[in-house]
Amino acid sequence: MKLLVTGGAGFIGSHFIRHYLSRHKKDQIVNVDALTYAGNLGNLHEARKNSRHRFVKADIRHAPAMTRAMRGIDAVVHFAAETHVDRSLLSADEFIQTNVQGTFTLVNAARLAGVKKFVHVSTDEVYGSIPSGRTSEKHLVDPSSPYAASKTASDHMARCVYHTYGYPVMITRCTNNFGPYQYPEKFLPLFITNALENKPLPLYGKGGNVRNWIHVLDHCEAVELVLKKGRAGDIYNIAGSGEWRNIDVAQKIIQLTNRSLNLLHFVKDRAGHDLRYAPDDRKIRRGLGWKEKRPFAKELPGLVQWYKDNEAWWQKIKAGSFKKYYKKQYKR
Ligand code: NAD
Ligand code: TDX
Repeated sequence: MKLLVTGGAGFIGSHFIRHYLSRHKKDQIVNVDALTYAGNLGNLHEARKNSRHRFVKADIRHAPAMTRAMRGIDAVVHFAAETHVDRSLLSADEFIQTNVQGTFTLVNAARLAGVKKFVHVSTDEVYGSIPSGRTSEKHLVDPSSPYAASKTASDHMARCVYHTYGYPVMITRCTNNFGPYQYPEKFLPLFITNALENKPLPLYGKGGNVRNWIHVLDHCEAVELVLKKGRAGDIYNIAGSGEWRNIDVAQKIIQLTNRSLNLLHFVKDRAGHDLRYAPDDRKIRRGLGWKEKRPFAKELPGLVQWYKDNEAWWQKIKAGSFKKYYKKQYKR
């Protein structure tokens, strides 16, 4: 099988490519990524030397390039997106263009090229804030941030191609991923690397917001299952077992890095900050046999160790593209 993966130089996409190549020794991957600030070929390391992996620098919004990229492809797994909620609060244009327009351009190019299936990777944020209970795949979508709204719109654009043309699109909606190679603007890598540098940890509001954490490889295995066994037109929630308040995660990071609680800084809350996400993922567990293997509480010490061992990787980012954004973020 020849797979086209978009966003393969990003956090989750790069893990997916390494994971997939190691499990499917005869398959090939074409990795389409525009290398935005979040794209980093350094995330792929040994996969770049693998002759079954071909990198194509291209933008999913560019229809002719997507049409070319689809030649000989059997299936698409679509990760490419603008992904940081705080950036979407500063400016939403790129989110709307890449996540909405880009997704439609891509899925349409796949359909017209006769690609057999398409997995669109979405997020639990489409359901909006869920103070209690759980959201099944049938739950109303009610996104809060421009990021979440653009992902919701991208789900609709992908699904309308299924409804209109019967094109086999499947959608996954996963919770917050953790693991190596996550761009350090996001909560976990920001807090871990700041703690290692003895810098303040900027906790939004009172730190009472709750997130469900899932290991990036558990997410990749779920996406792989949907690709192999998912039903055309269906949506699959994916979630980890642990729900944590941000303040509890921050305190655990301080403990694991042997730092002082004085590093905790309560800063102005994120606008429209969702309190909690809680997708009900019984459909993928019961229907496709997916299981979480790497729970957050057990894996967090190993993640902190990875950031200790891979300082060169995150120092380079923090000294480069990240710096300008961080200044802007805290000027508000
Ligand atoms: P990321 O920001 O680390 O990587 C995104 C990648 O997409 C980058 O390599 C970037 O260069 C590429 N890209 C962006 N715009 C592009 C464009 N116009 N054309 C081609 N490539 C482009 O993101 P991530 O955290 O790995 O997330 C991957 C996907 O998973 C996204 O669709 C995101 O919405 C979804 N998701 C993420 C999480 C999470 O916790 N990180 C949770 C659920 C769902
Ligand atoms: O500096 C911070 N301080 C803080 O308190 C940052 C960056 C975040 N937070 C809080 C906000 C959230 O409650 O931590 C929580 C997690 O924040 P993010 O890492 O920005 O993730 P979140 O907003 O939950 O969205 C993530 O999960 C769903 C990903 O970024 C999305 O791409 C994914 O779809």
